[in-house]
Amino acid sequence: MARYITWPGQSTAYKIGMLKILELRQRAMDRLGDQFDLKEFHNVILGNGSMPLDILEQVVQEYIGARLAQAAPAGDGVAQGWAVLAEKDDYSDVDMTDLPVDHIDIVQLRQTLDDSGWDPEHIHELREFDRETLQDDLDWLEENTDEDDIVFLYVAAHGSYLRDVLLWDDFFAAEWEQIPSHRRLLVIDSCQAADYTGAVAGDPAPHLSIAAVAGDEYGWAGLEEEELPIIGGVFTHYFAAAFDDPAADADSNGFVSAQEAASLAEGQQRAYMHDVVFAVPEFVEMYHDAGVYPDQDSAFPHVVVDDTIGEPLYLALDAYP
Ligand SMILES: [Ca+2]
Ligand SMILES: [Ca+2]
Repeated sequence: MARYITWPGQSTAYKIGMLKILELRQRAMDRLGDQFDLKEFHNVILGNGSMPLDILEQVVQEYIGARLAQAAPAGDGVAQGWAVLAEKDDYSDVDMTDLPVDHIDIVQLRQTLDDSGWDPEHIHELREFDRETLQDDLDWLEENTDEDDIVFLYVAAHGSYLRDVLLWDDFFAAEWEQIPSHRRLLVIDSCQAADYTGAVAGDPAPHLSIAAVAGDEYGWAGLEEEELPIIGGVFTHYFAAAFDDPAADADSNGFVSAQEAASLAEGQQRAYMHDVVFAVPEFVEMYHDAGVYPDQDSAFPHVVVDDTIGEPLYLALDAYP
């Protein structure tokens, strides 16, 4: 005991270390399921000697990723596209404000995927969704795709719906990791969207996530009754259109990548918010009432991209040899 009295920090540090290892073991068990091997896990923990906990966490995360990649169905050389397009317009079940736009975001993206040569049977539209229906479709992606397929998950909803009703942080990252594709595209158009794409920032396998606005920003979904030109998500409107816009093809290779589309759409969304939405005093006031002043920030809103793929991600299937 004397040792603990002299150096109380050591006992605490030891306990924290144990708790962290148990937490990491649980994570590995959850992610790897049947493939979890306790002996192998111990080798990962012990094999690298003593190391700080954040490094240990990274090592375990890399191990999980490598193990999953090993078990994943390898690509079959054919890049197929698989999409889940989820949009919630009706919030009568959860007592939030409705966004009645006839699922126009899904309609626009559906058109883009049709033009890109995707098999209609590979596109699931979730017009209204809850956690259960979304999880079913994430399982569908997990079961049907392989490494070289393109997986596109699109989510449009109130940010507070994702956070407070779906409890996004509790389930999404684990589901996303289990999808074997190394060409996964996640696009979220909601308020605070980067908070929700941020949930998968530590994903061990390559992916591209795009948030319509930053984690501290309120986005804008236009409603018909407001009589502004864009109905639905402003970012989504421009993003979907960019794939058919030569101006988006920044490297002039004949194909518009998702990265290029997001980049063009960011500038367009920004211009629209400042020139069109903030031209209406009543809309500016809505933001001010929420305690934010985006009209005074010329850089608002920020599209947040996390790209660990390192090469262009195309929706056009003929872009892949
Ligand atoms: Ca394939
Ligand atoms: Ca290009």
